[in-house]
Amino acid sequence: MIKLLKRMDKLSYLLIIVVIGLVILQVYSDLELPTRLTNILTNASLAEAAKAQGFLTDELKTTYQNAILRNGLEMFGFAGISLVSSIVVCFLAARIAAKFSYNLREEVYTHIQKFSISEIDKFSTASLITRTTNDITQVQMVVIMTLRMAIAAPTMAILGIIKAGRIESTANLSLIVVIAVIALVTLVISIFLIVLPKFKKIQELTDRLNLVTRENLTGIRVVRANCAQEYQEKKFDEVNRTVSKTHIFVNRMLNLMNPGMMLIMNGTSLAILWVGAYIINEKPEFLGSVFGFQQITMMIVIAFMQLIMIFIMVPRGLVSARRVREVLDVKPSLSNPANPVSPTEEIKGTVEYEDVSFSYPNSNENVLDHISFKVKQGDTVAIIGSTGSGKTSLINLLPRFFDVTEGKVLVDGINVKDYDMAILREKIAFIAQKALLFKGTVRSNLAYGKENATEAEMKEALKLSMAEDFILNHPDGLDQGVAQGGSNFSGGQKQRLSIARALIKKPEIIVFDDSFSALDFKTDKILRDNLKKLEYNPTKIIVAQRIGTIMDADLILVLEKGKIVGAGTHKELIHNCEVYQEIAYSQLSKEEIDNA
Ligand code: DCP
Ligand code: MG
Repeated sequence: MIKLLKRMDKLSYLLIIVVIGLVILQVYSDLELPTRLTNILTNASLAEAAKAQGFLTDELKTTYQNAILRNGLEMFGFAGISLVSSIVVCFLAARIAAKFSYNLREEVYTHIQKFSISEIDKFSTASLITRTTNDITQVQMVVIMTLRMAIAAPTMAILGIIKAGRIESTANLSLIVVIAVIALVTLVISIFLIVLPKFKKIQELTDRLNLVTRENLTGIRVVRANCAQEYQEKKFDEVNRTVSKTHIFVNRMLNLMNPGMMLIMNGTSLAILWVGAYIINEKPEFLGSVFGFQQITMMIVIAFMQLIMIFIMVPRGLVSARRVREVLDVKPSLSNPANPVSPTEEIKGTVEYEDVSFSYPNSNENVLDHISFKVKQGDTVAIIGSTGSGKTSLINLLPRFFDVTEGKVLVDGINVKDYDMAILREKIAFIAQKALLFKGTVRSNLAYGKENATEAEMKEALKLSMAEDFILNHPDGLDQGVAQGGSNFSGGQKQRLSIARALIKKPEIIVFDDSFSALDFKTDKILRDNLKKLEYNPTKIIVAQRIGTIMDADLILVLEKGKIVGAGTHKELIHNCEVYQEIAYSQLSKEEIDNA
């Protein structure tokens, strides 16, 4: 928490000092009230006594009256100061906490942007979302509360006790306060011991409840298709039951607490008045002291109640603070080099893998094994292989979604690790295996490829990617809405839109990860012909499952279990690569193969 608090801005530090000052002023003013009350009552009772004994002269009467008036006005003044400072404290606390959580949220967000895919997977997307939103809000609440109460309550308790000790009365009253304070402290400690672990548990259970709910909702189709509703329901019910049980327990404890506090508070009040009555009976001039004392005692008791609230709330916030810290403490495994190399203008679009091996961070088994190949500008290289053979892993290394474990990946003759990442990724258009669109319009989605693309550029890209018929011929055209994840488009339409988004960038290198899989053969063919006609002649890396899609590539790599088991053109491979032959025979007719 403290480490997180270092993220406050300078103004906030200044405001915190102001808040502390105001809080102390408020406590001081509050504590002045009982003293004035004492004075007023004392003066009144002295006047009463003088009148009863018959020596209340006019002069004496005016003195008493003036004293009462002066104390009354002072009371009014202190109450005003207390009111104003407490309002200002509330405003400032809200401002400080909101600004703090704004900064923190921004920092967490920017930090997560630097994460590689493996770090995102480590936390899971759901958890990262909760940590950026819910957990930071929890921390914000604690900051507000701390500012408003954590300073006021102990100050009030300590100063109150000192002040109460100073009021002229007998030791009996002070003894009552001591007993009350001991009772309260016992209460605080027992709450601390009983309820605190439960609060930690509630946070964890809430996490789990989120997870189960989220999983069920995102996977609703799978759940329904498998008739797994009952199983899911049981899973949910289990967590839900535990959460509610814990809540019930905690609430019962807290509800016991309230009457307990009230009992102590009113009991103390009653005891003071009771003992006070005897005192006043003997010495009527102590009337004021007794009432002032009773008031201060109430303030002390309330301060202790606030302390208890803090004891309950702060640990909850600490749990959240720790979760936020965990995110910020992760050092992103991918970072820009200290002195990035600038690429030369002459070489464009060459790709070279030099003895590349790769294993995912959470395992030590190589997914890619000593891969080497080279592509010239404008060439088409195709990668084929059974599912799980490492195709996606191979191309993920190019834009540095992951870093190689061994070997080198070179783009335009420079190691990708030596590039400024933004410059590297500017060179490459990457069409992922799972076509993803963002909520908005077709226009806003294409703008991801090129921020200030003109209408003509967009139309051209859509034409090239064969997306013309369902976008440009649609009445809404480029302004056609896109639902979250692009769910209002078919699989093949989504693929074509993401190809358009890549083409609009006019990159040096285009990577297609199985991006033609959902296209019909005719569209697939025309699209590939269009790609050949691009006048800026990008290098194309195509991952595909269909032989037809890759037959005319300049170089075909056959991947099996992370190894290249064949490399060459279709003609070469069909004669000398067994794995390729198997794939070809399963897809093409004898004539087609013989023609090759
Ligand atoms: N793998 C992993 N961790 C990941 C992703 C994949 O351990 N985050 C493993 C699963 C596979 C292997 O790596 O055994 C290769 O996965 P790829 O995604 O590279 O496989 P392909 O792209 O070739 O398969 P597909 O054709 O199904 O897309
Ligand atoms: Mg894949």
